Amino acid sequence: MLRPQDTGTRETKRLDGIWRFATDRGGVGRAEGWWRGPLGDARGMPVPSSFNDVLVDPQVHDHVGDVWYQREVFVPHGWAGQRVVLRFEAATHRATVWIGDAYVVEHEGGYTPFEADVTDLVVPGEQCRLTVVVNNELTWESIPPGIVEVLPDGTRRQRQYHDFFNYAGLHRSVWLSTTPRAHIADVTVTTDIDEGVGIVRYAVAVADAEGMTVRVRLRDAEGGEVAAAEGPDGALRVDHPELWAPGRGYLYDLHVLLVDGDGVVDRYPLPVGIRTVRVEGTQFLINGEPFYFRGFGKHEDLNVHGRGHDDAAMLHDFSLLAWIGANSFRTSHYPYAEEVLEQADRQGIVVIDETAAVGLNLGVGGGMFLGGPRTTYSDETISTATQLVHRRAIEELIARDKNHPCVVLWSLANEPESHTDAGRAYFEPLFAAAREADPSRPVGFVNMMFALPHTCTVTPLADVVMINRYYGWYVEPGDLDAAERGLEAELQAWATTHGKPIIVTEYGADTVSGLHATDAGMWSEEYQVALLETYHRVFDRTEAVVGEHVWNFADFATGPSFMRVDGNKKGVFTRDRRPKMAAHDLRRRWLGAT
Ligand code: GCB
Repeated sequence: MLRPQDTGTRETKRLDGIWRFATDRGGVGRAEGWWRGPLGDARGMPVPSSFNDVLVDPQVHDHVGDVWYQREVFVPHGWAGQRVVLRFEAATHRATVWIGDAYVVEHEGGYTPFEADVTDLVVPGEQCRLTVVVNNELTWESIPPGIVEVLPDGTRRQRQYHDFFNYAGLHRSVWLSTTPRAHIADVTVTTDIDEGVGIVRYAVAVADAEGMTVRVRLRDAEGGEVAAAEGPDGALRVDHPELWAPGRGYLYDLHVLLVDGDGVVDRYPLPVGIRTVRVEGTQFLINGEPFYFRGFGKHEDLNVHGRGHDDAAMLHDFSLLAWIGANSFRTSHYPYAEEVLEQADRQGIVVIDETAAVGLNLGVGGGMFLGGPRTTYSDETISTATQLVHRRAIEELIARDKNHPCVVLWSLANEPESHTDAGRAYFEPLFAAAREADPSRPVGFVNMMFALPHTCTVTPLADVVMINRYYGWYVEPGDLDAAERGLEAELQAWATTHGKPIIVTEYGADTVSGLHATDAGMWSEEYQVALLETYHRVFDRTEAVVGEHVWNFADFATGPSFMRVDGNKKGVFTRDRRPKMAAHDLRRRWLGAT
């Protein structure tokens, strides 16, 4: 599925702005057919944005169930004869769409795009009514999972197995766009380096294009053509290639053309970075060079916007990554907006791309439910139905992000139960599905401490070890000497048991910005610095460690919990992106800055 863009043969219209919005408190909208007319009692709601924090209204903030979005759309008159496509980049966590009275499409999963050919439902030059119902409920059959409780008065309450707030809504842009009827439907690119020559393998899928030909031209960043070929798939050779590398996001432009005789029917340019990724022993190699991940687990999380995409905020975060000397991040705990990956491609920032599968572990969350179910994998909890949704989420993520050079590693889940045979049985087909969808990149998952080096049943399926560890916080709180010993012993055990590269994908301490303490007590800025420095000493002594991702880049919103004060405070930056002491300390480590 190709992202819409304006080219010589395609046009786009972004449907962002203020839409009509209504919460469906009684859950009656679908039965009453709310899409058939203007939404009653509607208020304004920006797209893109989470709906939760925009209005000062607890009933919207805490709403569990359906919310309705609606607007009128003018279809440009010049679009007559074109194929018209409607695309949602993210509707969290599921949506159903209508144009006028007609059903268009539905989609499960809050962080991957979906689209529909609406050519027959719209009239160029006329206006139509676009209605979307978005549902934010997390259940045993959603990724991530959760439980919806219905209270005696009918109120619905969401229980979840992860700490970040369950923001929902139309989080990313909505597009109306055209392609010609005969069109380029998909492009897949993988790259290699063969004795100094860059290889760009491409495969182009076309639709309604019988008798037509595919041509591709590869241009360098200055626009000079460096290779060309004809046919729906093939390999281009680039002498003396400029490689895409960490810190240097060099991009070629693969210009794909669909031609009929001499006429160009469709064209689609795709940025391409030539680079290789390989795991060898305990090393993670990019372009054959050992790579060390320095950076963060992040969140898409902002005041007012919630998880809604914002270009200015995104560029500011990237600028902070450069300032602090980070070379990478993980899209914890869901696929991020495509703009984020495009920017990472341009800036040479390396990305671990994660699905929304967080909280598949009732050993952690079960306690919070005070008596909730404790068996993670069962017909009543994480079941084969969940696994199917998870599998689709993996396939949709890879289909969307496969061409981004910044993505070097797929993370199939965060902290699932992985010390049991049931965990192994659940994950085996998912690893196989990921490898089938993308044989070119390593695959892993993020382990939590219930599964140790000798008991983790899922790590043998993975190419790298990714672990989240909280010695000095949840384990041995306040005792950094014990933390140092515990961490070192465990990392050594991972290295000797598995012989794979280790990325510590989370470590950190909740820190109240401005709280200082001479004894470096927990929650103080001094403690955060001391804890990070403790971990860094151990990393520097452990050869198999190839990455350090601090949890978290910035403070972020959570659901209500006695473990959180106004959100999760493990940020190195505050929620409004001011540096804590630890940010300066990391900058010294990562950049040698004084
Ligand atoms: C974790 C989770 C992350 C939490 C973090 C914490 O292990 O992966 O989502 O936010 O711990 O701060 O507790």
